Amino acid sequence: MVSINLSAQADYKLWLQYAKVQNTKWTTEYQSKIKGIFALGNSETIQAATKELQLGLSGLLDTKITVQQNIEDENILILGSKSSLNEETLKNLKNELNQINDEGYIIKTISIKNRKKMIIAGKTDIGVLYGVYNFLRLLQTNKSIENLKIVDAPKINIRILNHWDNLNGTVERGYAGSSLWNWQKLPDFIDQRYIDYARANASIGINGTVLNNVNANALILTPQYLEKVEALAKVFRPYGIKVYLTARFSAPIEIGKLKTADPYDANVKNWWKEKAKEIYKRIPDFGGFLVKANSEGQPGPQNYNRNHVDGANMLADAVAPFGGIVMWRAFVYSEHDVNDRAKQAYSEFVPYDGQFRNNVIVQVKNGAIDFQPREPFHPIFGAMPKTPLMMEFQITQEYLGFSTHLVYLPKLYQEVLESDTFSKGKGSTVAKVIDGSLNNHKITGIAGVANIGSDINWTGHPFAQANWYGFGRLAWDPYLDSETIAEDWLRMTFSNDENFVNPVKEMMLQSREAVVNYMTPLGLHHIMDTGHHYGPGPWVSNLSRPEWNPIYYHKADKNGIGFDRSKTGSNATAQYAPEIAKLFDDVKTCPEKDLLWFHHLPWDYKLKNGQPLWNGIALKYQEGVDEVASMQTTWNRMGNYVDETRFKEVQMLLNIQHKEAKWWRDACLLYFQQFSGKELPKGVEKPTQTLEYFESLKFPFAPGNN
Ligand code: GCW
Repeated sequence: MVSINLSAQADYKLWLQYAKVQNTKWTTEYQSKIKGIFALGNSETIQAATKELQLGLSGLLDTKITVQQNIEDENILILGSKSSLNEETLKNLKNELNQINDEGYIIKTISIKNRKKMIIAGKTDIGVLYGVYNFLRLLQTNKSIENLKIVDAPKINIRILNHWDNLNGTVERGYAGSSLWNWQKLPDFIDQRYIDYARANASIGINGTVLNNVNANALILTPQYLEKVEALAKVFRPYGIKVYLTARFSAPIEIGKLKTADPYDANVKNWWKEKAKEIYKRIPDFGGFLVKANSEGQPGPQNYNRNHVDGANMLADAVAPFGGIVMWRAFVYSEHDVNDRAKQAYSEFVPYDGQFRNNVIVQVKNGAIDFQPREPFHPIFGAMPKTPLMMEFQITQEYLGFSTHLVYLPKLYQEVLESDTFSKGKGSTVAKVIDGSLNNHKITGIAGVANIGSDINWTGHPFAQANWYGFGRLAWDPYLDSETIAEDWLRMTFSNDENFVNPVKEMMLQSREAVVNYMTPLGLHHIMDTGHHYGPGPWVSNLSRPEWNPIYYHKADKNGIGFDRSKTGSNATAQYAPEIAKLFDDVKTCPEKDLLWFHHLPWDYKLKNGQPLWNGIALKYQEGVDEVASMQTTWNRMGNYVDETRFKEVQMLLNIQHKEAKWWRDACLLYFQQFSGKELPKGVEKPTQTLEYFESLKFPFAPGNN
């Protein structure tokens, strides 16, 4: 049967569906309270806010909401910021205005001349825009708007996406098509997508974007490309989104005709100063640079016997006159260091604490290895109190099943943010480090490696949209609960029906543990096939650098399995505060979820549930597979609540996920069984293929690995 497919559009709309409110109780309330909009001011941002409000309300209320001329009317929704509100209103909002920063907003029901109205206000127009999106969220999630008094402001300043997009249109670790940026058609062709990208980001409070890959190409800094970057900056500006670029450290040589990129060289310093000037002339609100230096083959100050501080400070000096910042990445590990890879970033960076310029922020991945399904928090977060540190999460699922597996990542983010570093005693959580409250920092930031591409649904998997959404919400408020975020997202994206929201929310919340279980249970890590990281590859052992081989990480042998990072091993535990170090060090207190991250244990080591380790591992793999099966069961019952296209898409993807979860289980267990020499315990399904078969699988064209 041929059917007309309108729901491709639903996919594209993300969480900004603005579908008609189904419950008449709410429709009645909303309609009675919103009779029109009155916008104060005429900036592009206020225009964007007004337009969004009209679009949203017309959809939600299924009626045209007009922009009024008369502020006197009752039940008018007033938009305005400090510069446009009249004195009486400002007085009314004085307390609230004192509680927010420049990006915050207030939504309040007030009376003017005895007439009730709702006002969405901010100190700035951007605050108003954020208020509008949050007001719409109330309606989208069926919340009451009776006597509102919401005062809200972001807790982190730089809430930014990192696009690993290459100038040739490919996306490193991208699984949702090609890059959004059409460099060839820019600057003259402005794709509607750029605007919708900005809307989506603004709706969750994201206020920055790094357009290009950290494995950088210097050409982005040439006039030919800067003209295109300028065009994008212009599109994003009304939505409060600043543009940033990655700076290839050797750019002075590659595009500047200099002989060196030594940060001590006067010509080099000057080249960067002039480059900054040139960029700011085009883009006065340019955010600054993100730099990957001396990491995985990227050039950096160490090529000239200088260090990270020298490199970062040179760039910082170049952008400082214009208010720019430098985000310097701490993702480093050396091919010459035979020591535990997990220790290297800390060893390299911690000695520099306090030496960076005050417009430098060091960007640290959530864990010490690399975006694994589970890692203990990065020890740097507890060890550089004099340096602003920003978080780098990965939204794209490089190690978590690409865009095929449903994995709700805010669960992972929350786990990291809540981790206690103990750096200033109990309660020194990672969230408090990155929001600046623990160590009193002014610049604060959080970055997410984007999962966005040219696919109609932006992220490849309909549920991967929730990871973009959730990242934004947590960037705004790192103390939010991932469950609340999942619920909001489901209601906004699909349906407010409780029979849908509750089970599907459970499914999302369970999905992160499921992937840990079927890929890397009990603290195992980095046993994905190498290069592309698709599927299991615990047997890989032939790559030139030791730490590129999975066998380096699991260390399975006939005596047992796991990486000894305790005192008796690499002593990586010593990089944590004593309270935490002690906990991880002792196999009895080490959380079982991190067991094999920190300890090498015999196959018959007894787990807390009484099972020997081998059985425990096998049962976890099985549990992961079973969890995916139960996600399938849940989803299969949801056909009535979701449009057919999205329903089927998710169904097919879950089928693949189940197949791949079994692949992971069977391949890993067959491989580890060679060492354990033990039977699979009862309850674990027997593999239907041989280890040789799994080892023979090759994926030369797996996506994201260009
Ligand atoms: O996770 C690894 C990826 C690389 C990436 C690198 C990094 C951009 O496999 O593709 O390079 O991390 O974060 O720099």
